[in-house]
Amino acid sequence: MIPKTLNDREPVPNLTDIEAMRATFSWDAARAECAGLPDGGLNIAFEAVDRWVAAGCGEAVALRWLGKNGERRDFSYAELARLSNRFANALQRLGIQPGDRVCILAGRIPELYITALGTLKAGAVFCPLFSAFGPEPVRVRLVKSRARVLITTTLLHQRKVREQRSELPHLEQVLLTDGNGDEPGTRSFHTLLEAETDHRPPPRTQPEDWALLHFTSGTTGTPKGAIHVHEAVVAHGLTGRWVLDLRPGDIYWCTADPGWVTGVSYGIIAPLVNGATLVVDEAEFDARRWYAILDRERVNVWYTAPTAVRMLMKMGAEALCGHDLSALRFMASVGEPLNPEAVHWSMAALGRPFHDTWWQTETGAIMIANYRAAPVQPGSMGQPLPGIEAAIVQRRPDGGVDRLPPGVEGELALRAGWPSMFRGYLEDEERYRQCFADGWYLSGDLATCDADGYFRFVGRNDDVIKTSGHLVGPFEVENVLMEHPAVAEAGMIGKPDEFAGQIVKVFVALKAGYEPSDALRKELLGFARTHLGPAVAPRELEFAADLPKTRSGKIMRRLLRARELGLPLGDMSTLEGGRSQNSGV
Ligand code: 6R9
Repeated sequence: MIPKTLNDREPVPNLTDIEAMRATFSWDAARAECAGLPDGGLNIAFEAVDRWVAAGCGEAVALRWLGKNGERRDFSYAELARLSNRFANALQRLGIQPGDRVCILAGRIPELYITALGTLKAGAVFCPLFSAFGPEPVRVRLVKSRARVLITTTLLHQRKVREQRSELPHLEQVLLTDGNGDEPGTRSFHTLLEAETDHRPPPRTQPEDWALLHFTSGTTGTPKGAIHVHEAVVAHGLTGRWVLDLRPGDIYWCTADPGWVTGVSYGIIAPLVNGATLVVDEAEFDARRWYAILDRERVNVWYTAPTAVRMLMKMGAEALCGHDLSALRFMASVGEPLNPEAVHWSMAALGRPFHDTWWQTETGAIMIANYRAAPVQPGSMGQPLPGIEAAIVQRRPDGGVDRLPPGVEGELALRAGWPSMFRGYLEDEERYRQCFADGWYLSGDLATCDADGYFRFVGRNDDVIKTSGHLVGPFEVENVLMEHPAVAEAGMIGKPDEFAGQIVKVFVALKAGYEPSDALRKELLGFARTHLGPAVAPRELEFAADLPKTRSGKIMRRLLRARELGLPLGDMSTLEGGRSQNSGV
């Protein structure tokens, strides 16, 4: 346990007495902290931006954009309000209705932030797609979301969308952030904005109106579209204040890409709702660049991922040398287990611990955290947020759940009903229903809870993996490989990796007439990369004579993984043919 010695010169944490707050907390009181819309109702973008303008703080810097080639551009709250009004006006002119989906496929460029806020103001649903996805994950998400509008760049359009337009009948408009309208079937994002005015009546959304659509993966089937409503902003704002300790004027950097939930909840919404300046770096990870940003921008609060922390550890003290990180007040991480060594390293190298936080696409906001005011328990995800009841449970055969005592491993569950809880999986009512039992939301994560109420992550109860903090489901990866003429079967696992946490590894059984070879391995890896993109594509591929399957024909990834790691093979009673050993791997 790392006790807290808070520096006298630093502000008192926003949340000091967690127990007392837990005892008196009500979500209604948290709701009352929102400004709300002039005519009633609630809108995320209004809470994030326009409220500050109305309060006379419009000149404060909302977004500080650092381009990969050294550009630096500030957008004030007032400027973001005006630009997002223009985009909302443009959507309206294009006939976009409340509830329609607007997707963006782009890196961390200013237009992404304008698109997010403008879409929310128009009452449409903002759906980000990770720019490192290949054409196949992009197509699947555009089809499933039924996006009417896509914002992207010329290059990403050419590489990942253009050839698939005929399979996307719902996609009416493609707006290119760097286009001049020459590319067939597209329009220029900026020309559209120029034709609009800065003004727009306040949004008319209600707390339960759909706002955000985030795709996430499961073991089976296509990605699930988790739906969030405008009321989620209550939890974004509160967790920004209590967990990240944000306050107006803070310089805050969230390194997550808005293609994933963290990059939206905490890379756009929570910091703006709390009046902070959001630093956005367009470039990819680079230890020296990152330290330089923390130093030069005087970052106060930093939210990143364990993979990045491990990469910084690897670079050693040399990369840090000469940089002044004294402005940093709070550092936190999310997305994968934060190993205790990383916490100890940050104490030694940066003088402060990283605070682990736990949440999911489905929870919309941080649910469990190590708080600024509480001792950090290295290796623990922390304690639930006031207002959140978390428990370790076991599913019963009758569909109910039993709570398990301290120290016993089980499924991490949350009492349903917090504002940022997802409201459904798009067109998948059954999968949504299966996430709940006896009033609990079942997370699919395995964990323990000690007698002091600190939770520890154990693993997942499905075959989804995290690689560099990104969630990858086996279905998507295996499906693409199966498209190759040589592949009969494919099974994906997460192979432990010192830096990325896990890497995507696939086992492949070939069709008759094909022989394993290095050339074929390279070809298959290249094939997967072309279709899936670098974020999802397997890094390792191993040939197998056949893959272990259950009697009902499902690939037993658990077995593939156990064999890879040299672990006991466990219960094999359901294995096809009752074999105790698989022949080929
Ligand atoms: C925000 C986000 C969710 C899954 C989650 C769990 C893993 C998240 C973690 C963690 C260990 C932590 N996860 N935080 N595992 N320690 N502090 O990452 O959402 O992409 O939906 O992933 O990530 O397995 O269930 P998402």
